[in-house]
Amino acid sequence: MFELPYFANCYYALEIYYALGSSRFKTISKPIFEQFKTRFSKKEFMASPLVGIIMGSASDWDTMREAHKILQEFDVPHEYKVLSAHRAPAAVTEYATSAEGRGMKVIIGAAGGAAHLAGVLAAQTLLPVLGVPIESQALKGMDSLLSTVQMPAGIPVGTLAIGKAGAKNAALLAIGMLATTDAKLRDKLQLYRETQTRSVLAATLEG
Ligand code: RP5
Repeated sequence: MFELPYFANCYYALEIYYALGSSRFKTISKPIFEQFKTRFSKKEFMASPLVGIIMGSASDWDTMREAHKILQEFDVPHEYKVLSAHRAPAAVTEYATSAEGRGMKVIIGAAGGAAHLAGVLAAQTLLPVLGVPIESQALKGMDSLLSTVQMPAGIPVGTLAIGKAGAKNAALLAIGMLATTDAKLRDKLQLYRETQTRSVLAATLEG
């Protein structure tokens, strides 16, 4: 879905050529290659993230890795980080207020317990915010679910299921949103659904 800039393609082509080239070629071209490498590093051409996965604690990562894996599978540029609404409120504000300007399209906010992270993110951006209630120890995620889903009218948070199912579906829903304006991504989503259907219909049960 992402076209790399022309120079990035040149860079990769040159890198392959260099790796496969003869030692004579390498000796002659090394200084040129090194200069090129410094000026156009791969990092510069990393596509900027379209989806941000924000979670309240590193302890949420086991759940939210599922969202990351799905976005990775669909080649959707994304980022993931810990930003807590109550332990680091200023950082959450900074993230939410700058996200749209950085080209982001969707934010996924995941938290457990008194889970206000998704709501706080949503309050400070016009981007769609999807909420994932983390399964808490004390109340098995019912606290997280109600805190995330019960937004008063005016600031929506699209809340998914508790835990890993919610994390996966948040990523799939973000992909669905992006796919409305990206035909290649839509094709991938279609294929994903078809594969899923085939695997369900192929299920066998032991008697
Ligand atoms: C929330 O508190 C986090 O989202 C996490 O689910 C929960 C517990 O956090 P830790 O005490 O494990 O850091 O803010």
